[in-house]
Amino acid sequence: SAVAAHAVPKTPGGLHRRASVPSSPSEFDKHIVRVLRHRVGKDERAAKPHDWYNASIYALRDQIIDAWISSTRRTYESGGKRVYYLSMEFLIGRLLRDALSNMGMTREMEKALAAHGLDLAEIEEYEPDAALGNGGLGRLAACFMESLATLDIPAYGYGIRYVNGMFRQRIDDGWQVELPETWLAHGNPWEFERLESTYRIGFGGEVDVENEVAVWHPAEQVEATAVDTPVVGWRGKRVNTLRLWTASALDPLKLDAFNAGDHFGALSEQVRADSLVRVLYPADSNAAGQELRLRQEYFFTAASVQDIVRRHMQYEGDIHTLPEKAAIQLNDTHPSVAVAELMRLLVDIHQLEFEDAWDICKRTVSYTNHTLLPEALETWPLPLFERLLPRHMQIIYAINSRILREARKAGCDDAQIAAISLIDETGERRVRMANLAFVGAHSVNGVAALHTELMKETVFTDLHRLYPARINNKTNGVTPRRWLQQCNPGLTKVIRDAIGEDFLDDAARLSDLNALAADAELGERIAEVKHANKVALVGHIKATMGLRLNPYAMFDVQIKRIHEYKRQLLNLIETVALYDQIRSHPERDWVPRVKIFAGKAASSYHNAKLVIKLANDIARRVNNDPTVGGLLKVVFVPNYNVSLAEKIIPAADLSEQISTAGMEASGTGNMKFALNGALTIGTLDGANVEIKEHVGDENIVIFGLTAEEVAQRRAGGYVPREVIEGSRELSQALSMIASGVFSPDDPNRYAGLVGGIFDHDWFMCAADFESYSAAQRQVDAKWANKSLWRESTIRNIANVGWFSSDRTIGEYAKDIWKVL
Ligand code: B1H
Repeated sequence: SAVAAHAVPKTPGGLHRRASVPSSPSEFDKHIVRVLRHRVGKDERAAKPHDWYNASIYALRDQIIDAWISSTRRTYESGGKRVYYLSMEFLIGRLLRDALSNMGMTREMEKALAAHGLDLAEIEEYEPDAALGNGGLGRLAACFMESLATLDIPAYGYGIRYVNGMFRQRIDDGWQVELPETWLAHGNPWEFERLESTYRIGFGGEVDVENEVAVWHPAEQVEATAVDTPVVGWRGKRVNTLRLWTASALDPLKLDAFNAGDHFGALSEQVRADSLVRVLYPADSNAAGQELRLRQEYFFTAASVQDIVRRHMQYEGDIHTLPEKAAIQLNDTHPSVAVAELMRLLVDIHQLEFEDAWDICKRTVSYTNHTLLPEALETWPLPLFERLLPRHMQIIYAINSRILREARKAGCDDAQIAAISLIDETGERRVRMANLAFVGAHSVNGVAALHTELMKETVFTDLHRLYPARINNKTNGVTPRRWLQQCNPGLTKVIRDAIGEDFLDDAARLSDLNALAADAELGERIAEVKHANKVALVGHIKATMGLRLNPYAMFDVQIKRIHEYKRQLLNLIETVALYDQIRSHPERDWVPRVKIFAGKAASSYHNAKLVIKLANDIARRVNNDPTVGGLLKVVFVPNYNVSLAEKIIPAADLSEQISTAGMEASGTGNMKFALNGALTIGTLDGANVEIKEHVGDENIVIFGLTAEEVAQRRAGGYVPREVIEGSRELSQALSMIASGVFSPDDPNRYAGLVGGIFDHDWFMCAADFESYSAAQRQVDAKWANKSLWRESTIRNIANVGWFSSDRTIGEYAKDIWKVL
């Protein structure tokens, strides 16, 4: 149909309308009706659910705006430092429930809607996900925005208002098909366009020297205009701004060309501008190398830096005090051209000496690294960079010569100098964005303890030796508002009844549950909530996929981007081995399991797409095999996004966090599952290491090689073929997959995928298989002991409060931004 799928909940006959209760309408109800009339333009008698949806958001928004304006005034009056979070991605999902809950207006909204026979839960389904991000990195930015407002820190998020966010995933005959996502098709009631906040962004052209000052004459210019969304903190304390940039041509319609009959050429400038904000690159953990991507990065970074400097000059009038009044955090290297852009403004526009400018830049900027994967480290071919940003290229050379002189003075040898250089000279010369961000920042942080240590030992060895105080750790966190209170109201209520309300304002207080870990009644109540959440998920899967699942089975869940290092393939191989075992020994006491997978693959990532097909092939075969009956089901849920995560995570029993050790920088899904009472099966990777330390060894199932052992094996002597031949279960599972048991229509479909494991097994699926499989049987044993499982569940919930993004943001604020 022409209407976006998200706008039409699949309830036959539309919304269920209750008979309205005859009571006098509340002030808020009256407000909604006024808004429905005057802003939506509908009579309440004729209004459709979507009109009520708009009216609800507008009415709530009116309350938010008052808090927004007073927050902005407070920031201005205090004259304090502002935090600027620059990110290519903000994966915010839906806002209605979040804003209602943080404003403390959920009950009021429910009552107001009920008076018109409407159900808030159904109205919420009309909101499309704002999917302006790929995965963990973008979702982290969204959690951080909420925590910044919650901690009452004056902060702005800066990014791109993509017209099409993360693609919608359809599964066709088991294969991923990408469809454009159209979240703006029905308008966006949350946003405010700020036409007065418009900046010119240049590309290309040349640089002259006029009166000893460099003057950049861009060949092309576009306009960046701000579009603001309010971000409400917990209890509505503060409302901050997420400022996303949209693009337009200086001259959107060339009338002379149009009148001369060139109807397309007349619009070409606008088309070029539109392309900048058209679509999010769907690459997670690998760099998207096209020119358009570099243009996007510079476009939003330059607009943001100009906006920051403009605001500073407006309020302070002195560029020298910028570091005292502004902290710019770079979310990975995607905005790291900010270093060169800020230098350009300071030197060329504000006419500072280069050394003074460099000092201001470093004291203002800080950088977060999110991955060590070589394919994710951004570098740009020097000729491309120079053609697009000639002045920035000069500035980068100027920075580089200073850094390399410093390095030489510090005694670095040629190899070390080559590693530190902002220009990669091995092969085609390229600009290294990570090195640029590193040298231009006073703080460089990793996102989990292990990751931060590996940063020092691997990608940044030589920069770390030169600047040993710069790298620091800030272990990621997630907002407990969205990921506990809002997505799991049942569990929230049980916790509240058990330990009171303190945990709502301080997630660390969840630890009060430890005293009740062995309490059978609490265990029972939490189990009841988990069951209810599973029943709800079963209903959703039945309605959307037509598949019937048993809510009494263990829900074993791996949901995240599909990537070889995340090893969905290891999980699938073990699933096949289990299937084989159940068929051979149906008489044994198997724990019934539902294996749930969801996730998107980058459109050009062949093996990741093949893994999706394999999951679906295995599901078809296993789910239709009567010999395994109710013991094993496999399901791949299409179109994983934030809203789907909010439905699946509260229903999970087991959380799969099984990346090859050393490769997952942190993970944040791992934290969300534990917070919702799932046990983790995982490797000693990313934040899993710290989750283990918090919940205790007995309450998590760890398996596999350590990061150190993975490095050793890779360094030499690892022969996967020998490992495979040494394991009957593994060789059988692999040969079933490779020989076409699950793909009779194309028996060779998985020959290459399985061949890769035999040949090199870079991700150590074979090396970790036995250990993983044994860990799964440990999970079974634990599940069979109900009271033990329940106690572990409570220990998980009680001890992961530390992974609240409030704690993380508190650390950034104290250690890096100096705003607390
Ligand atoms: C993470 C990315 C990423 N790390 C490049 N790196 C991208 C890299 O579009 N690109 O070019 C997009 C994303 N994303 C993730 O960040 C890590 O893999 C997770 O382990 C981590 O939890 C998350 C947040 O820190």
